[in-house]
Amino acid sequence: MFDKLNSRPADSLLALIKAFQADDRPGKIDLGVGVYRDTMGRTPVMRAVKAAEQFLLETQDSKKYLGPEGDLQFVRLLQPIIFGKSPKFTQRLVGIQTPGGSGALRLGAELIQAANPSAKILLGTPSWPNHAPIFSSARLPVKEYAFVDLMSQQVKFESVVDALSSAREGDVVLLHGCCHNPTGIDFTMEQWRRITELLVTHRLVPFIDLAYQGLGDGLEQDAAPTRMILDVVDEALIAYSCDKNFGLYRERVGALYVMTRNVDDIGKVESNMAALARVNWSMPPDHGAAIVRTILESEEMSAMWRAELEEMCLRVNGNRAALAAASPDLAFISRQRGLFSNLSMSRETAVALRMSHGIYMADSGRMNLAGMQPADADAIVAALRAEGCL
Ligand code: PLP
Ligand code: TYF
Repeated sequence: MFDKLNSRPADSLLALIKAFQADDRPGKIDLGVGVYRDTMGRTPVMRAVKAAEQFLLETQDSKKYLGPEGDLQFVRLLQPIIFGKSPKFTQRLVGIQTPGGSGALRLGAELIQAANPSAKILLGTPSWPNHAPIFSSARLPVKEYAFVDLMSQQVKFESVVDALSSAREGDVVLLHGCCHNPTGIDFTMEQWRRITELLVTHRLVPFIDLAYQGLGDGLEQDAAPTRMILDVVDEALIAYSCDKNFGLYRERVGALYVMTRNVDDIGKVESNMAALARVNWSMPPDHGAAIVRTILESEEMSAMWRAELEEMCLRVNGNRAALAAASPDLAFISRQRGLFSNLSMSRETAVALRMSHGIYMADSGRMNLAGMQPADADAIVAALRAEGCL
């Protein structure tokens, strides 16, 4: 039967990792896959994570099954960080541990499909390339609309308003909670307010993807739009990832939270999430979530984590400032947030930047700004000029 299969393209972002490794030119710069890098170009294990792993090594006395919900103390301890100290909607909130934010997106999509088979999901483009395939493969129809104009680096807000205004009651709207991937362009608070109004007026359900909390303007600021929306809508889903802000990538740490209209619906949602987890992965992997729980249970480790996350955030924003200072044509980069910025360029240009200049970015023109040092800004600007991007 396998001879009937067609080959499928590899993930071009992940393919860049290997291409960069194979390049032996000394000045090469990796702006490809979205991982944080420090001043030495490394993606380190965070200090608090090392401390928590040490603690777990010494104290963990069993690895017996926890169940499809995973580590519920992990799920609970993350809540105040995401939703604030005592939000009025706490009683209507239920969460489950998932394998990364990706697992949360998949589980959320399946839950939506089970609850409302006629729902569509609205997705602004460009978006993270895995969004549409994850939703479609869960049989949740995707309706795309234009979110950003890369030439002007501006949100197409009229297009966003049109898409939400013409959606049907019960449709779902995917929103990047902060640090938009791939553009770094987040809505202003004024725009978030308008979106919140539209969600309420048209009875739409927000599905918030929060994969970079703390890497934009800080933990609190990055959660502000999510909290504002949850304060007023009836129902919502939040796909959370700890893989970037705890540097746990390959450990696959995430959670799906669902806010229901009525407290009475919590039990139904809980049992459906557990049933869907069972048929997908049975139970989520433990180690990464145990690390996050251990950090959040300890004041000392939490303080270490917050301090290092802040250093990371400042470094990325410093790189943004360095690029903006190196060319007035890149001034917009200092106004964007998170790891990414997406220049408007052809695939051929992105390939030429790799081949002729050793500057690796996604074929789409997306750059991971954590991959550079401030001192690289001039070389990046010179290469962009040489290829006609500026
Ligand atoms: N959502 C966005 C926007 C992302 O960039 C990522 C990155 O991987 C994810 C979700 C998934 O995160 P995870 O690695 O935790 O699955
Ligand atoms: O967008 C990125 O680079 C990160 C990492 O299939 C990533 O979100 C990229 C591709 C992929 C999974 C994760």
